[in-house]
Amino acid sequence: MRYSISSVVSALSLASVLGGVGAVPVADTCRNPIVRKEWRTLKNSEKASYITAVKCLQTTPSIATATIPNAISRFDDFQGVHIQRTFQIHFVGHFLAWHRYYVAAYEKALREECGYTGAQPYWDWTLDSADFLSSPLWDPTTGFGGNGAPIPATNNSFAVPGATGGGCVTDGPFVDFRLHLGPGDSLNATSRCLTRGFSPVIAANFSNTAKVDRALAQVDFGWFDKIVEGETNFVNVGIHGGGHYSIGGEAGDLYASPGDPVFYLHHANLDRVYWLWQSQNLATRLLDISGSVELLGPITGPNVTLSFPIEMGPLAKNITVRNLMDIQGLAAGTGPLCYEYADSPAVDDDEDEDENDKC
Ligand SMILES: [Cu+2]
Repeated sequence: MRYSISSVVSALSLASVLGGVGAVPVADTCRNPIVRKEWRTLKNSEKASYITAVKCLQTTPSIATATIPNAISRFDDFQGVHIQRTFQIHFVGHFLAWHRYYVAAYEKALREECGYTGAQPYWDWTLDSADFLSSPLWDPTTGFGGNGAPIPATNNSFAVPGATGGGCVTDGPFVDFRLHLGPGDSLNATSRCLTRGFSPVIAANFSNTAKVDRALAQVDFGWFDKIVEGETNFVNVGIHGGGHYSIGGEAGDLYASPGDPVFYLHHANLDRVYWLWQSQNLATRLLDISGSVELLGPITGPNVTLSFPIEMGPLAKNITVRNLMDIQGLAAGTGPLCYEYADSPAVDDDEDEDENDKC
């Protein structure tokens, strides 16, 4: 029996408020999923509440120093776990499931430890693909601040095509923020600024609607995940890499990328695209999982299954892929999740209209 006395009482009282519709009390689980909205649809006050909560997490003491000794804040705890697990959670069959749980754990921490009452917002980068620099995300007062200061170009063969900036962010709420872990796989004590290196070229090529549509058109999970994760080159970085490398700097660091708070909006959007894909055929796709257990593992190697363990270290209790397939698994009794996605604002079709006017 999953109902507590109080939940039955509250269900009954809700029923009476609603005029007694439905005599049977429902389980007090996921009745009101929190609604994740696109960043630009939030009111300025909601944007401010979110940024305030992130800054709270950045000043709330770590609870993970047993395994990440140089973590200072709860924000560091999240980045540290991602750094530690980088090779277990990318280019694997559980990439999307792991990051779904990770973002949900971050959202939970914002709500339960920092008094945030909203849901994790997402960033639909297709809306900014054609004009990346004008994204409302980079607004210094109502967003996350903009590009990093220009630094001299290097001959690094891993340099992101079209990258600009690359230095410390120069405006916005995180201009004085210090990172305590990274870069790369380093977990040594450090004090670093938040860097960004915007690449409008990457955004235009990989963060566009055609790329999302291509992912959504895949008929099984294995192909969907492959298209989302792309390849380990800049010819085809996929929509996952598109978000990361268009921001660049910290966000372009495979290990330490959660050091840029925008990481969580990008990954919420990937999760939304994953859910959109699943929602095209939930009966099949709530159960469809595959892909290698090991990073870029051989196609003949072991596959991820629904019972594959998802480990979050000190961030959340260990569960399985099965528990993460449904974003309202709490209602279905199959997992801890309870949220939904509001539609992304429609892309402005003024341009088409203008063209028609000319005809
Ligand atoms: Cu990741």
